[in-house]
Amino acid sequence: MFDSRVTRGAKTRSGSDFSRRRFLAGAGLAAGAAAGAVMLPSMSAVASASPRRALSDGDRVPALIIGSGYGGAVTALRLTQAGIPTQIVEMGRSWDTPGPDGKIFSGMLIPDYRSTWLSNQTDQPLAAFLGIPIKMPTQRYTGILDGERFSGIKVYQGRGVGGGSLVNGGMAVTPKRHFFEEILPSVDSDEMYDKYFPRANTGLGVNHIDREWFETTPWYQFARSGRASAERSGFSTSFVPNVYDFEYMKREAAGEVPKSALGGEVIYGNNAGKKSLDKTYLAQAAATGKLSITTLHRVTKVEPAPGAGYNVTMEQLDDWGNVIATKVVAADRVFFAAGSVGTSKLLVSMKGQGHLPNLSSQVGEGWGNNGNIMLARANHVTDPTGFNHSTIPTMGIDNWDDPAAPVFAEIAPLPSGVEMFVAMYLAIANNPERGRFLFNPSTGQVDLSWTQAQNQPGIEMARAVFDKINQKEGTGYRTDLFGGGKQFADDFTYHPLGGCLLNSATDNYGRLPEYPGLYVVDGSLVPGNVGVNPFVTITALAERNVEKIIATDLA
Ligand code: FAE
Repeated sequence: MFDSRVTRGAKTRSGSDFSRRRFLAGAGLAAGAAAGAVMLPSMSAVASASPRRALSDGDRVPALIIGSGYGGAVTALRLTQAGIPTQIVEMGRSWDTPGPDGKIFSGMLIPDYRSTWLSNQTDQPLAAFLGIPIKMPTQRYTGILDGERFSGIKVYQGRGVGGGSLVNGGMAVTPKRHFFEEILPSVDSDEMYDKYFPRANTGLGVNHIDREWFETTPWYQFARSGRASAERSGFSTSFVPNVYDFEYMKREAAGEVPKSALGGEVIYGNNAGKKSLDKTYLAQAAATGKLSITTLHRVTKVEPAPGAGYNVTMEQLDDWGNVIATKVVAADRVFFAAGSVGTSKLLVSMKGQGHLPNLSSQVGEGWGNNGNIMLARANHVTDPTGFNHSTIPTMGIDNWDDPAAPVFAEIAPLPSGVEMFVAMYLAIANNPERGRFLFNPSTGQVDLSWTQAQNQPGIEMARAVFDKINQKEGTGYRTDLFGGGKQFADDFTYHPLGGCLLNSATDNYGRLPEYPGLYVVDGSLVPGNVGVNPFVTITALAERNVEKIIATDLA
């Protein structure tokens, strides 16, 4: 879109040193989510989100949204449809301009400077293969995937217009109703399941894989193998909807269009096929003519403005993440949509620094990792998972209702292009542990209090499921993938949730009641674990809350 000019000096890495290390660096990354394509014509024909001007120091705007992920995109669409001129401020870039190779996103197998947010090496949960480390050096750049480190956990997040939708695996799962009612009892579940979940699924462009094709294509042999082994142990499995266009994927397999999901792309962006938010909610919001997006601007402060509204301070970044300007913009209303981590950090820091001192003491509480645990089994050579893996997961093992081992595990790809006999999974366990964000006055930073030990309940739940499968299959865990000989990757999450819980730190619609005109609209509202991949829930809650806010506060 705007400021995302690729720098002339940025180097892509040549394929000549493309070694096993290199190609394995991309492998396994798609787990939980899960080269070489140009934009799918039909997708590029869809309007994309179009910021028209960057905010200037001293501007005053009616509505400012911090962040452009699911919460931000829903808010932008509904505000602009209500006729309200709306500004999004996004710290990442606008991913709409091809790099020197003619592609917008870096592939996963040969990741380059576009892959990683402000780091000198690529980052992914898979640390090693056969004991060989596979992180690769890269040029520090405002790339797409951020692995934000706290003392006990690393939190992966998407950076750019579209937030997590740019990097995720597109798994679009509506949570089990009884669990949704358990975690969010103040929300009318009839309304959610009759109105807002369907609205979210439509807005996101959720679709289903053609079952007949699934049963025969080599690209999903890994999923069929995972299903068969789970069912042999008595576990239920289910198909999982997605926002990746499965019709496009079939054409990829037929060799009719450039490959994206079938070309190893996902966590560093899909050059085609995926209906990320810039193609759906944000594109529709832009089409109203009322939306502007200011990219490469990071909000650092929100405080009451003299008179009315709020002053929002933001740092403008260059392509390498250097601060090149600081601006203050006044806004009548501010919507926090910076994600569970981004919103929680901002609010906890504003309270701690005395800029929003009256915020509830509940701000920062109730954070969880959605019970994420990654693991892999070593299949026998008689149970291959295939040379070809689509990066888009489409099958899960559903053991959630078993109180002894409440787990929903996606059967994840390992798209390396060779047969590795590895069965990968991203388990979502019903781990009750929670962390909290705390302001540290000595550093001026916000810490997340979460220890690796807090993942132990999740490991035990996952172990109960996969020990049983291993026993039945006569297989074992891979210990060569996650570093340190570990069987379970318990040091990261793809699914941060909570930190500013609905009906606790906010009112029942995301308002921060101590500060009229401040709202929270993203994953920080969701209490730590939703039992499935979270973006459909975040989207549907945002639909519900913003509808109410527009009807009552902005009428
Ligand atoms: P999010 O999408 O993270 O958007 C927040 C935005 O705010 C980002 O664009 C930030 O750059 C921006 N931001 C943050 N701080 C600031 C600041 N101070 N100033 C300006 N901008 C800021 O939040 N979920 C699923 O349901 N299905 C999946 O298959 C799936 N796979 C995943 C795979 C990966 C690799 C990852 C990382 C995540 C995955 N997720 C998946 C999680 C999902 O993407 C995530 O729950 C949502 O993106 C969270 O939505 P939010 O609106 O809360």
